[in-house]
Amino acid sequence: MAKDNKITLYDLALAHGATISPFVWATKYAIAHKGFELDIVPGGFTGIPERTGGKTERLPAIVDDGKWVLDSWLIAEYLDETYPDRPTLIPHPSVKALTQGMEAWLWNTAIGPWMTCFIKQYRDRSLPQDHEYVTESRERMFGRRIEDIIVGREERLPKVPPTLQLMRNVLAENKWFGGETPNYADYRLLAVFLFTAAVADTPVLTDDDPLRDWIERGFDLHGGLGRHPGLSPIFGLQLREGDPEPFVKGGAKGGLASRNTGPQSTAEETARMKGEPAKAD
Ligand SMILES: N[C@@H](CCC(=O)N[C@@H](CS)C(=O)NCC(=O)O)C(=O)O
Repeated sequence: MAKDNKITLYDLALAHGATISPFVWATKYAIAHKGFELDIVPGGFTGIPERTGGKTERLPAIVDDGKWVLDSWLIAEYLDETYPDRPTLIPHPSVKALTQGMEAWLWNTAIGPWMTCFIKQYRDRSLPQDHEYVTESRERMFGRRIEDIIVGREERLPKVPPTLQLMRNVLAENKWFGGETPNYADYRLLAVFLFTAAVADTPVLTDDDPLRDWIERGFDLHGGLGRHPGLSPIFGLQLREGDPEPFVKGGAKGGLASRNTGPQSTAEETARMKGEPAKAD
């Protein structure tokens, strides 16, 4: 049982003190969801093996009353297995499978392009002792210099919001990805926006983005866990002429996005399909 209701978490943060790693963000939320307090061991990218006594090269890692658990998914599963009487993170194996698919999609869709826009801030905002390592390792990963990676970011930024429509459609029908209450699916996806807020020096989503409601509610969860003062605003993206519509105005329509509750509910669509004028109510 977690001593004093606390679980120790090895953090991976930037110089402003806010967590950078999406994996660590998800784990912070997971621990809070289970009703435990976070006992944070601060730190950045370099020296992870030294800080953890050689236990790991990657974070997050937790220590629960002396027991080390590595890896964000394994930690979530450990917490559910060890504390079944506390709120569940992964209520069914399907949640894990679907969340992993959704998360992989979101990383491709959003983290990929946003990383190429904010890689310089990612490095510049890292702890001073991490600058060299972050520069060298990330330039090796991308095969380009940081200054070259960010070129053209003004063109790339407005292209991301329209690609997130899938999430808006889900949230039009569900309060959380977990349904009525948030679960680990929400935390994995929120973590992408928290990561972005840690590095973004210019907003990535428009003020009126329908995703905003879920993101703001998510950042407020667990005593405002996602409201760290080091995070930057992610809403306020200004569109230029010729930029694509950032989201589907009025929400998605059609068979996927609506519930069939009888002919009344499909009358408008049917009229459109038959080329007939829409019937007045
Ligand atoms: N599968 C691991 C991945 C953890 C991971 O890759 N963490 C990154 C941070 S995002 C890390 O520790 N990086 C250290 C480095 O870049 O040297 C998990 O889910 O916890």
